[in-house]
Amino acid sequence: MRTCQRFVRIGMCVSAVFLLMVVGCRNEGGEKAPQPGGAAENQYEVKGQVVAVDPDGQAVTLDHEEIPGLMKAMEMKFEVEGPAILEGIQAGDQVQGRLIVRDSDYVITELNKQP
Ligand SMILES: [Cu+2]
Repeated sequence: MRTCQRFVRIGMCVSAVFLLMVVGCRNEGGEKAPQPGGAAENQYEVKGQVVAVDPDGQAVTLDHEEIPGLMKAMEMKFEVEGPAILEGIQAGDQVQGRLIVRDSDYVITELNKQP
């Protein structure tokens, strides 16, 4: 009888540990998701001219000016955070926007046409 109770207790402990682990993982994920301007990413202002807009709305090629602290002026392709960012933007437009560097990925999060 005693052995039996012990087993039940161990079972409950193991369940509790599993629950804690699951909850712990969820919390971690939840904290990581909303991190605009979080520690792992840097934001830069980017200015330049649109060379090409990807047909699927996932990327844009810019002939950008120097981005202080990041890179010299050059022509390069950037990923964008979502297709909505490129709405109304086309090749030849002068644009200004925001670029975030997440680990080693460059992602445009904002892009506005300049007059
Ligand atoms: Cu560049």
